[in-house]
Order: sequence, then C-alpha cells, then structure tokens
Amino acid sequence: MRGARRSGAKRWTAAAVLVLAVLALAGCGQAPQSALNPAGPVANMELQVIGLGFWIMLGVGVIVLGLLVAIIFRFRARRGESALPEQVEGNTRLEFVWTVIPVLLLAVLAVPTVKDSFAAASAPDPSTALQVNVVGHQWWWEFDYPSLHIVTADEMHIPAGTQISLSLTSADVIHSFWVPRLAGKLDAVPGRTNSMWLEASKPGDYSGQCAELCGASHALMRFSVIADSPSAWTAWVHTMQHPNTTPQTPAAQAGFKDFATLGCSACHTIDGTTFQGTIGPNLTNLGLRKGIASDSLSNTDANMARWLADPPALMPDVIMPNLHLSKQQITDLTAYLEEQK
Ligand code: HEC
Ligand SMILES: [Cu+2]
Repeated sequence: MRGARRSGAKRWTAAAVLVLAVLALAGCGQAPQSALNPAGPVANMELQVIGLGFWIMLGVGVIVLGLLVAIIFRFRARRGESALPEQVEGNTRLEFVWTVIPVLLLAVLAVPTVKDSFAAASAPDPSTALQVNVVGHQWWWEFDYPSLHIVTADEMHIPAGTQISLSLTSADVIHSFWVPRLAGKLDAVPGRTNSMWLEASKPGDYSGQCAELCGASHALMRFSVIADSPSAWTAWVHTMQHPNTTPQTPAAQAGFKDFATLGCSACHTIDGTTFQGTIGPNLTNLGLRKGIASDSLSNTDANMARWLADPPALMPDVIMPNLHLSKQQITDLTAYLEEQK
C-alpha cells in the first residue's frame, strides 16, 4: 500500500518534470518568425503592447488563482462537519468590484493598443519613406516599387534603416501580410487598399508568411524581406533596373525561344523583353533570388527543373499548369531563367 503510493508520487513527479522540460525547451531554438524577437521599430512598439498585456494577465492570473486556492483551503469541509454552510445569494459590493477592475484593466490596455494601431498604419515620415505596393495572389506576393519602376515577387528587398510604406491589396481572395520580426499582420483584401509601414534596423533576411487561410497552398505562401546595406541596396536596384536579358549560352538561347513559344510569356513578364504577361510572378533576374515557388524551394537548377516539370505536384491548385515539357525544354528554360542575375 505504502509502496504503491510512493511509486504513484514518483510517477507524478516524473510527469511534472517532463511537462516543465517541454515547456522550457519550447523556448529554445532559432526564432526566424517570432514577434518576440523584433528587428525594427514597428515590431518593438508592438512587443511593448504584448508585454503590457502579458504582465496584466499574469497579475490577474496570480491573484485570482491565489484567492481560489486560499478559499478552497480556508472554507473546506472539516471532519465531522455536516451542517450546510451559510448560503450567499449575491454580494453587490463584490460584484461591483470584480466588474470595475477588468473594465479599468481593459481601458489601460486600450490606450497603447489604439495609439499604436494608428502609428503602425502610416510611416511617420512619408517624405523619405520608400513606397512598395504589395499584391497578394494565390500563392505568391507581388512587390511593386513605383518610384523605382521595379516589380518582383516573393522577395522584397528594402534598404535597412529606412521606413518602408506598404500599400496592400489582393488579386483574388483575402491574404494577410506578416513578417513577424518586422511588423504585425495586415490583411490584403481584394478591392481595398490597406496601409502599414515597417523598417528593419539592420541588414538581414526576415522571413514572412501569408497569415490568412487562402486556399490549398496557403501554407506554402511564404516570402522574405531582405534588408540590404546601402551598397547592396544600390547594387540590387541597379541590377533590377538594368537586367541583362540577352541569353548567353546556347541552352539559354533555346530557353529564351521556348519561353516565347510555349506560352510562358502569356503569364510572366521579364523586364527588357517582349514577355509581358501579368498572371504569374515577374521573373526578371530570377537567378538573383534565393527561393522560387513562393520561397518554398531553394533556387537551384534541380528545384527549378522539378518546378517546371510539374508545378501542381509541388503546389496544389497552382494556376501554372503542367505544360508537359520535354527534358530538353526544362534544361534550356532553367538555363535561361537562372543565368539572369
Ligand atoms: C497560366 C499562367 C502560367 C503559365 C502559362 C506559366 N506560368 Fe509560371 N507561374 C504562374 C503562376 C501563377 C506562378 C506562381 C506560383 C506560386 O508561387 O504561387 C508561376 C510561377 C513560376 C515560377 C516560379 C516563380 C517564383 O516567383 O518563384 C517560374 C520559374 C515559372 N513560373 C516559369 C514558367 C515557365 C518557364 C513557363 C513556360 C514553360 C511558365 N511559367 C508558364 C503562371 C503561369
Ligand atoms: Cu495567402
């Protein structure tokens, strides 16, 4: 009997240690998409509101649970007690107190929440902010820099230390633009323009994700914000504005022809060429990108070949059809697309 109780206690201790260890380990590892690891002023501001809410809730939790435990012990039935305790039908003063306190706490939370919501909607200095128009598509993001005449997809280069003004909309269903380390989420809604701003304090690669269920490949709708140093930014803008579009190798020359004849140009634009389709991503300087297919595959020749061979196999419901390309066509198209950088 004793032994059984002791091993029961051991089991409980082991379970408790395990649960605590799991909770503690959940905080380990890298956090490329954590709002708790902010990398710019908007994310910092938002983390402060999260922090305020956290401490208020922790305080409420400790007080309420502490009172609960104290009351359970203080008023428990003692041995030999059988009479019904005094029955309380209500207490106006207590009810008043536990209504007013939450109202006050919510009012305290509302002040920075409302203030910061307005502050996050538009860049503090619109005259120096860089404008980027963002369009969500099933399942990729289009980034249009009107002042620079650059359009790209899935990788948004920005200069570090600069405010970026974003205007968000969608070409089909509701998406949500979210780069957790730089700013909170904002919906991209068809027929509407929502605005927000963000800034990366330091150069780096900040990963983002569509945060609104938008169809079969929603989970693959990733993107990156790449914050460049001043020299890297100037170089990127120059390369994007002056793409080298003349195919160099024989394979690339064949790929260039295929691109025109196999229907690719009906959906894709390559700046500096006659390819001006707008249904799919702008592929200018595709070889510069680190990812393809909404940043869900790394940009290697092998992955490009897999993608061209059967896009719907990698991305369910994608608009780009399986064009039943031959091995040769895939090799040539890959050579053509990847050499542009
Ligand atoms: C009917 C329109 C359509 C046609 C035709 C089409 N594509 Fe696409 N393509 C798309 C769409 C839409 C995407 C975006 C997929 C996604 O990420 O959601 C895409 C994505 C891509 C990508 C990845 C781009 C990126 O931003 O990562 C490449 C490369 C590509 N297409 C090449 C081609 C080539 C080469 C052809 C011709 C053989 C072709 N496409 C034909 C619509 C089309
Ligand atoms: Cu989406």
